[in-house]
Amino acid sequence: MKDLGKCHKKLQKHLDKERYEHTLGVMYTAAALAMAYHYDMDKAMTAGLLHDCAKNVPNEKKLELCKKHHIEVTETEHENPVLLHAKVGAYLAKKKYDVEDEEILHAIKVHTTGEPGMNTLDMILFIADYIEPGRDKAQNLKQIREMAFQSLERTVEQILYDTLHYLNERSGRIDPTTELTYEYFKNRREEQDEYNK
Ligand code: DGI
Ligand code: FE
Ligand code: FE
Repeated sequence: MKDLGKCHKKLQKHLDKERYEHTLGVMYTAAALAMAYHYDMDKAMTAGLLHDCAKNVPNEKKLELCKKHHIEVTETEHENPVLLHAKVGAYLAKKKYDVEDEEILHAIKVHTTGEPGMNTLDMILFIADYIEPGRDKAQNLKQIREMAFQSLERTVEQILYDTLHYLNERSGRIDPTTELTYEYFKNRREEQDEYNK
């Protein structure tokens, strides 16, 4: 990102006040996680700042953008186009906010459902989105905030576990990727536990 200042102004125009504040929370939380895990802070902050840039794009428009720009829409995303703010966000970050860094774009793309094999930046953004200071609704937040600074992988697993439970209770349609990602991290942990026995 060439000019983060310009980026802030533009985002403020496209997001409502609450969403913009959430975005700043994610940006600074991603920076803190980057410090803890020796990751590039600028990249973490840019990903945090822009991750929800498509959140206020109406569903119809999101679907239209996907069609026009050949972005694949899964069946679950068709039924629940809110999920698309991640993929469309990655597209807008590139086209409208001039982000060229593929790692940043990828982290934005997978920030809602996760993805098996997520890398460090993917995990930093995924976790920061969940624990930023403005969040207060999710269960186990206190414990997850503490865990976030001990292990990225375990924290991602815990967040996915809680999200799947939350969606199950509310009979929210679960994206298969969310489930696959949870299984991926659960299996990895079990393999590591087995190895360390
Ligand atoms: O955009 P944010 O609200 O900051 O956070 P987000 O991009 O993680 O989106 C959170 C919402 O996404 C939350 O209400 C749970 C929902 N979500 C995550 N995984 C799935 C899902 N919703 C459905 N229907 N299916 C999923 O697998
Ligand atoms: Fe989001
Ligand atoms: Fe978010």
